[in-house]
Amino acid sequence: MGYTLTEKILREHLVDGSYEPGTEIGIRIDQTLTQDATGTMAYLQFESMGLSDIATDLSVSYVDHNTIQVGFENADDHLYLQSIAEKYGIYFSRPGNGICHQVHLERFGRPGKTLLGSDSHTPTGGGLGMVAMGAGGLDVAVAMGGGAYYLTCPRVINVHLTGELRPWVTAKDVVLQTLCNLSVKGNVGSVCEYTGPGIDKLTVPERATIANMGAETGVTTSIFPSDQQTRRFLAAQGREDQWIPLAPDADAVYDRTIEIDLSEVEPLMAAPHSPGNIVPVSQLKGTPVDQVMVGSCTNSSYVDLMTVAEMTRGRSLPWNVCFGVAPGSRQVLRMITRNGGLDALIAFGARILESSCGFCIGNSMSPKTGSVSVRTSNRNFKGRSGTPSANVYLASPVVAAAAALTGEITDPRELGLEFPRVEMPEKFQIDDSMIIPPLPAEKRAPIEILRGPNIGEPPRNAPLPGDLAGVVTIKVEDNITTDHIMPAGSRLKYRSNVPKYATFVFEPLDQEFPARAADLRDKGRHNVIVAGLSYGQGSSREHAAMCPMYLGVRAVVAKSIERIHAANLINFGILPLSFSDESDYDLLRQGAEILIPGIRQAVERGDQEVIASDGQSNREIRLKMNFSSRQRKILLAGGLLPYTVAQGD
Ligand code: MIC
Ligand code: SF4
Repeated sequence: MGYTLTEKILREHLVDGSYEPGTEIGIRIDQTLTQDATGTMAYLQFESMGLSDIATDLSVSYVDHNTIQVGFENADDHLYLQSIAEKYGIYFSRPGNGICHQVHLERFGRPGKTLLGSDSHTPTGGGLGMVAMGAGGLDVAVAMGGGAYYLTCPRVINVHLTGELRPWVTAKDVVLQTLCNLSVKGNVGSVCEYTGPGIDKLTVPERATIANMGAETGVTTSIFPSDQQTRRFLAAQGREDQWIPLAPDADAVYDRTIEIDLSEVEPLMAAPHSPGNIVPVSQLKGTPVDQVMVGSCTNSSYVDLMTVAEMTRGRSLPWNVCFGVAPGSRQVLRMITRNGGLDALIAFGARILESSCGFCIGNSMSPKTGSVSVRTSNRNFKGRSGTPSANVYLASPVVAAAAALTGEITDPRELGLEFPRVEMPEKFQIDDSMIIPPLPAEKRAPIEILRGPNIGEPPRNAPLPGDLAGVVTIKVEDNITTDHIMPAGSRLKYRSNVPKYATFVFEPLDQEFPARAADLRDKGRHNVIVAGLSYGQGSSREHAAMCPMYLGVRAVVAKSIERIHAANLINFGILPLSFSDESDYDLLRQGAEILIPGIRQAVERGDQEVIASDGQSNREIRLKMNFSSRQRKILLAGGLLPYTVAQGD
């Protein structure tokens, strides 16, 4: 029985456990990436581990999320990140150089390698044949120090592509179709492996779009083989020597197979307020549009932007539409400048934004009240754009451009235009002058790490107490995203200042929560969050665990918790518990007492279930806790940082 490509790469990197899907394995990480919004905490935690060097082949620190300076905080973070990169031999991609996933694909990703990034869209690297995964910053810090990364050995889903995309149908529609087939639920612990004759014509940037947004299905990652397309891309980036051929065995066995005939894919959109809410463009046409935004790590490649430029060339933007374009990297920006695409966009009326995340994370270009915004990004959770009443639709660049041309959602096939077939260049314009390479080891010792007043200490949790005696401080519904738990947007600049950032926990849902939780914490009680299905979906931000931990949260009791968030909770010593009987969710009201006597012993023993009570009625609430022995040790220690530090002693 042959191996899938995922299995081949994971087996080669296996350092702990045995390759059995569903069990916990530890793998060696070759490359790491961080971005500024998660990076400062990741490096502060790396520093507290007391290591003198990184142990990866390559680690890169990107500044792409908080590049807009209002106040000193972001600038302080950037300086801290630059000095820490110099100190530890890490590449530093300066603000303005581009979005981490786009730049990593262009300049650093390598087939067959493992990549761990403190950002949930790290799977973008799967477009190059890497096993690339998103994780919390602390996991990345541990991997940077040479520690294994632990994950559930995945089940592999074969996404078998046949046929060829028709004009006006793009890679974005392929991933939206995949999302439609897979949905945003029930894929935890799986990897999507793309196979079949349909992949031959997909370029690496197109594959990267697909792998990027695969994150929205909840899979651990997505991966494409490394073939002649991969070789062509690496050669165009001046890195052909880094190419190796990689493919699954012909008799590889997959857990399940999804067939997609590319010639049948239609232009699609994700309607408000979930990336899984897929609707054909033809059903939405005529919807008036107020704003169109092109960019983000999903769709901001050279071909994406040149296609939009060609569609809009010589035309003019309707007066009622605001149109913004954020190139994914400086490489893309320089190339569309050289090729006249930038001029066409500006002439059309585009507002050109910095090569960064910007609008995607809601820290700029928030649309007007109650508006419709069509975006090429990957998430349209309510309020993420910075405007809670806005309706955000996700679409491909050509569908976005069609909306900008007409002022309404339009099927691009009905524009009456000829499809502008822009080819991926044979040579990209290579300019790494905004990437600061690592210094030789002997020059690093005297480097001083620069910490402005915004840089705080990463908080640590106390060991797990014997009994949990607390209160349901908040009860939330299904599908709570990390954007609900720990909003980004205008609050992003406090990412390095946990006491301040913690004052915004659950801001979109309940602004009294932080004060209520802090009050109970100060009285020595434990705070417990009760949640519905898919709690913590979306981003990898560990602040969604770290800040609740700072406010004294000791457990999350939910119908289900998403993969990266559950790992982050454990990393910060918060128990992720799930109802054995989902209907018990109705029993636990906000403000109710919750008691779990003997919780420490139960975790020590490796119990799979624990009994909670509300302290009044005699009802028993059974809670599942399926932890590996490593996770139990981390929880007992109060989190991964105290656990790792103790191991090093
Ligand atoms: C996102 O797209 O939500 C982010 C912002 O990139 C996050 C990381 C963060 O919150 O810093 C992610 O995807 O992990
Ligand atoms: Fe940045 Fe948006 Fe991509 Fe997150 S999804 S990394 S905010 S561009």
